Amino acid sequence: MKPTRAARTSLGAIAALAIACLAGCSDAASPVAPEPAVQQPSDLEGDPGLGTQIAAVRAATAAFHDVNAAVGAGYTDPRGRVCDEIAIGAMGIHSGHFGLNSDQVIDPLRPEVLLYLPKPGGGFRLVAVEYVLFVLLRDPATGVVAPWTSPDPWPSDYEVVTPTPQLFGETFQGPMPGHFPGMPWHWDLHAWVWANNPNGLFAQWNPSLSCD
Ligand SMILES: [Cu+2]
Repeated sequence: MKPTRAARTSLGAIAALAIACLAGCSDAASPVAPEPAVQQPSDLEGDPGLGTQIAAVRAATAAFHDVNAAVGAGYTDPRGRVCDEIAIGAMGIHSGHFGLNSDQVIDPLRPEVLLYLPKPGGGFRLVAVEYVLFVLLRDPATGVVAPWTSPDPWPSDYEVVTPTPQLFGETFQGPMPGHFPGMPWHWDLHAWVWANNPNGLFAQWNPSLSCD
């Protein structure tokens, strides 16, 4: 999907985040000195253009290694929240941004969700970002276009009006029901920009990580 909102992320905003990080980052990671485990451009799904794009996502989210910076930017606080993990790997704690989730725009530099893992000694490690787009449906009887929050699928005569989103050449996964009551059906795409994922940069679960 075309990043229709890229212009909104001004250099000034990124600079402000970088300054906030310098002042308060508890984590040593930075866009100029990524952890050794982070993917190198040669690992990025075979597309040489992705190296630049993923570097831009890292630059835009580097400040969020500091949880307080993420909360200050509008993401939910990961403290005390559930870390998602299944037998094939971890996804982490989802810190969502209500405004970004609600605006029906996918901007690679403004991910809807940050994914954190609890650190053994306390604190959190930023490992990935997740892009979310709600499915919008037209009710044929009323013409009303709205998201669908029921856990059950919509009636077969409803029309999906949002095209399936793509980003970085990847098609989002879904549509899938909300992950908690009230969250609409949606598509999503995970991008492991801050931790290596042996299953691939855009895999849902990361077998090399654990919530413990
Ligand atoms: Cu997720």
